[in-house]
Amino acid sequence: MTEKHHIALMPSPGMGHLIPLIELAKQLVLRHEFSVTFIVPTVSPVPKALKTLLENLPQGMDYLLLPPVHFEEGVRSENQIVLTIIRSLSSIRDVLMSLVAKTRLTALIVDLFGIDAFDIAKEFNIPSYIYFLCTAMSLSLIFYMPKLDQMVSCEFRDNPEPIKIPGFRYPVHGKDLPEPIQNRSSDIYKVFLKHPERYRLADGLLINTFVDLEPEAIKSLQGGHDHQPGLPPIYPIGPLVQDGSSGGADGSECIKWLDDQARDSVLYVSFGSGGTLSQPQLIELALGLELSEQKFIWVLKSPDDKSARASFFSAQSNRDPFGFLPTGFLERTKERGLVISSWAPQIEILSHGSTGGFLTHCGWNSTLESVVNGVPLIAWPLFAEQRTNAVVLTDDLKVALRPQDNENGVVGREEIVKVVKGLMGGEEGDVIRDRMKLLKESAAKALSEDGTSTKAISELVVKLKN
Ligand code: BUP
Repeated sequence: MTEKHHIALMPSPGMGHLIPLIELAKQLVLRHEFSVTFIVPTVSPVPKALKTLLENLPQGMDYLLLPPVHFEEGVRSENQIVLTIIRSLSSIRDVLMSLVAKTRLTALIVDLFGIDAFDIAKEFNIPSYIYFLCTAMSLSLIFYMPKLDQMVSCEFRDNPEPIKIPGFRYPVHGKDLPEPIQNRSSDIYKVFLKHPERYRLADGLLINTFVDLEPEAIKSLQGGHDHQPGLPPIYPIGPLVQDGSSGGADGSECIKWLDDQARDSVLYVSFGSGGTLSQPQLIELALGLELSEQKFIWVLKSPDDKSARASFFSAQSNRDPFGFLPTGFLERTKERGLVISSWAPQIEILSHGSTGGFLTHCGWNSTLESVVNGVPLIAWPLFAEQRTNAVVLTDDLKVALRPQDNENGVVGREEIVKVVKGLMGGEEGDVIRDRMKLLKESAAKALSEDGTSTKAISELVVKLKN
């Protein structure tokens, strides 16, 4: 048996879940002498970017891909995530059993969808932790769910008044609450209602956030509002974001192109690993970018008219995304824009001096990556908790502009021009940029030697080793 304390980390499917768990593992392995194994539930086909990330893990980190789970037709993407874990439970048990035999297994850390594995950890007497990869506000909302469920009788988006939620600085419109709770008769809503009970079983709740970013929400969770008494210890340990190469993307073309551009002149456009636009929206975005005359890098995906969330697993459609652009768009914008359809080197792009703005779907990793690099935002949420993040970024932190959609739910080209010019050129953009720079400084402070997140990680390490 090895001497080092060993941690099993289990990301639910999706790059946005694996990437931050790897960053947490780096802290544990490189700074605190743990060794780790990633237990990776998968769905066929396993995305290339995911394989590349795993194959390039630093020393001290191992991984095991679990046998792929298959789905019958018509299973919704958000249900697939939860079902992948449930259908992998017997493989998870086998892996944990072998880790218990071979290593000094100290804990199992899962992300927000992995809690079904807790029962297995319990069988082996292994403490379990959740690494919550969204805001502390979203976590506070989760613990408030049973109360909210009783208080509001209609769908949340139909509630006439904004809703007050502990840890939220302002009451929030029901339509801006996370998408999985918007349909109260859905299976996923029922899963969310059960979360508080399950989350309470954790030995600790790690959150990828920092105190200066969400002071109220963290205080509310740590102080225990009346709806959340007896919560497990809360560890705000962020922002932990990628620091190097983004999942093995070949960034040379992109970065060379950025090297030739002026400081803060390029808008980076990406809707994350699971986000897609409808065909009419894709056309409007292309024409809006063209009319704005702004330099841009656009991570393009084939449109999906049914859902803003392509399947996390087969999202990378075989259809050539370039074929969906307006005729002549690439030719007309070739001096100003770079459109890529592969996995982009997002961290290298956001940390490049020429990048001056990020039009984002407001995924939490992308948001934190922007904060760490001081890049102001255009908030364009699509699904999951992204709408709630967008409200925080625009109304609360005021580091983002948010385009409005029209009566057909499409953001028109003129609106796109307005926000792009507003962020990249106008006075308002300068103010937002300055605010984002301050946030960047407080993020760096949280992770400095005496910073709040560094202290939280140290406290966690003490608990893990005892
Ligand atoms: Br796309 C893309 N390159 O081309 P989020 C994404 N990323 O490095 P999610 C790349 O994937 P949800 C690409 O830097 C970030 O770390 C990006 O995570 C990286 O969004 C991650 O931002 C994406 O949390 O959706 O997972 O797509 O909102 O559901 O978390």
